[in-house]
Amino acid sequence: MNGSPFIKACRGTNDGRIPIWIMRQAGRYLPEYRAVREKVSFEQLCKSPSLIAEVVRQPVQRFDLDAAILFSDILTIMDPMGVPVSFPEGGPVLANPVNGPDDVAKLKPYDPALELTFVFDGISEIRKVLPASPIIGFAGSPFTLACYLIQGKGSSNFDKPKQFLHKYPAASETLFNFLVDIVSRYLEEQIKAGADTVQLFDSWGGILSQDDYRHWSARPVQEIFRRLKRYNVPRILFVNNVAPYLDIVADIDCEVIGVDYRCDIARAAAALPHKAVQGNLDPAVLFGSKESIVRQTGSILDSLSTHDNFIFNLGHGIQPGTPVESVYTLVETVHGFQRSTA
Ligand code: 1CP
Repeated sequence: MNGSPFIKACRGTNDGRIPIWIMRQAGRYLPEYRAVREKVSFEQLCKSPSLIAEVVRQPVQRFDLDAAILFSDILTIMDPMGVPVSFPEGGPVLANPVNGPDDVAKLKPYDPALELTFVFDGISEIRKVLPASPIIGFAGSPFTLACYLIQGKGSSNFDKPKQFLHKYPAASETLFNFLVDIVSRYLEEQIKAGADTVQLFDSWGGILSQDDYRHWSARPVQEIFRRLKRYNVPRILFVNNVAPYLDIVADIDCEVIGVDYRCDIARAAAALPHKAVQGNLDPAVLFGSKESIVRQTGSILDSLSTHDNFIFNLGHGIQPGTPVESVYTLVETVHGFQRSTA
């Protein structure tokens, strides 16, 4: 896999085709994914290694994408902690959310190698159906996981977790140490099962003040990446709303920063001189005309002074209802991009 454009770009040594993958590339916008989901629930899908491999394969082969991402959810790790999660239409719901220090003490430590075998078996199955594709393993960042654990469901501002950190600082430290241990072990096992790289989704870190971001988002992420360093796989951090924290993430020891659609990608690249960058077309652009997709994709590519360390992606997950034709246009535009030799 080390010779693939994606892994080379992660390491800043890509000198050929610019790689592209798409956050949430397996999902509702694809008719073949919906066909699988007509037969099984989301929970059943996440627990079936052969179906995991099937939905991962679908977009990679259909669009000729440069990487395959494990199909699972950042909340899959909650169940064995004693926090069952269900996925009704409106988004995930957690049965026993963490309301105070007593609930933190009740969380059950466990070994992901024993409790989440279906994920690692899923990675082995992906390798069988996509022998030449780099596989991206992933997990939620401790702060993003804490958001769902404390709020108990999705939210636009996650007010409860933000208040929790200030109300219960000691219990918060205990909670974050617990999450760092589980996430590190979980990603270690994904790498052992065959993941060629790992991405942490810090989907909600972007709601924090500078000080809180440093302490509750960047610091635990840094610790997880420190523990994974010896595996020598590229470590990717995606932060949704990264712009206010560029100088903080620049100091995290990892290879790639995923940039959301709000931030100018050239500005991010300039602020992250020692890292590869990944991003950041607004997923909403894919609802526009072909001309507009080509133009806005080209404008991201043109704005970068170097492409050796660039991975094209959307600036957040692809949305249900996205026209499949738009994804072909996007991938063809990225793969067809010729750098000027001036
Ligand atoms: O079939 C369905 O409709 C279920 C919808 C769905 C899917 C397809 C959920 C529920 N999760 C997933 C898969 C998923 N989740 C992947 C698959 C791999 C891929 O192809 O990219 C990944 C990487 C995730 C990660 C995830 N889950 C994140 C981080 C990424 C992000 O979007 O910021 C988050 C925040 C979640 C929580 C979650 N799970 C599902 C939903 C709808 C949500 C968002 C809830 C909310 O609104 O807060």
